[in-house]
Amino acid sequence: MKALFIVDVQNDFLPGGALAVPRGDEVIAPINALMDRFEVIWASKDWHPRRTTHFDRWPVHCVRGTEGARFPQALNAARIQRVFLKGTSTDDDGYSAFEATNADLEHLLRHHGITDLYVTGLATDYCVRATARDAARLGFAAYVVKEAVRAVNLAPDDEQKAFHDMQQAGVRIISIHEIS
Ligand code: VGL
Ligand code: ZN
Repeated sequence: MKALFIVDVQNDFLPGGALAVPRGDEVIAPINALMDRFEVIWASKDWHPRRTTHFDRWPVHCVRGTEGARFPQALNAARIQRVFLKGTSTDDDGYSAFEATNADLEHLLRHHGITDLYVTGLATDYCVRATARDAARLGFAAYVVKEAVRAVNLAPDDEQKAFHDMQQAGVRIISIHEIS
């Protein structure tokens, strides 16, 4: 049993947003297309308090309840059945969706008999990487769909490093065309 997982596709991570991921908007079309091929579609949101040590590292973004934390209009969010809120702590980055505090992602995946997690969204070098790595570590078959992710690339090779690091952790980096 497979599930589509959409990491942090939120206004603040799109061009013009508070922590814009270069070409972050380009993940939306492939994600919308992928939704037709999955029955289980879950997502995470970066959901920060106004003050957190996370903002010592990053510009203020995705403060819970703000416009920047919403899903973009163009994303077919009506298809998302569950949203996992993460980064909710005042003293921890909380990059992985497995660290969500409103619901237990690992438990719910097992409860629904999901063995294969297809990870998409933003950003490849932070929350996508952390989420996919945790999925693999916990024994799920973890896939990252390369057309449906984009990186922050604080250093220009961060995306490549993230792909390599995920592969080392047992995550499979695949193309949309390889999904059956
Ligand atoms: C993220 C940086 C800061 C992410 C979240 O969703 O990848 N990156 N907060
Ligand atoms: Zn954040």
